[in-house]
Amino acid sequence: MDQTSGAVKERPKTEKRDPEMYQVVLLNDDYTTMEFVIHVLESIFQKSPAEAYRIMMQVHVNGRGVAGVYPWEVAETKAASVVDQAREAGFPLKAVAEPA
Ligand code: TYC
Repeated sequence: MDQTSGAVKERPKTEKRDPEMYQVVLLNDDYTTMEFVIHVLESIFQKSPAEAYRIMMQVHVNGRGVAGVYPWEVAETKAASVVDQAREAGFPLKAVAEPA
């Protein structure tokens, strides 16, 4: 077989690309108050009081929940804001940005 006849498998057509959108996931813990998590969801993620309560309970019951889906830089910034505000208030609340 000559050099160009395809003896080497070509890369599959699907190019590796960075995901377009990232979800900010809140994680449950035993110390952060429900009120504080609701406050964070309203102030950082612009959720209504009802939606903030729903997401907070989802995290409380299931261990994690999606606060919102954004382009990477926005998701990273919001996750960092959650952690900053939580540490300021003395809570261990965690938030991570991950591919949606
Ligand atoms: N589990 C916490 C409590 O019972 C409430 C809580 C909810 C904490 C969501 C973190 O992301 C969280 N006080």
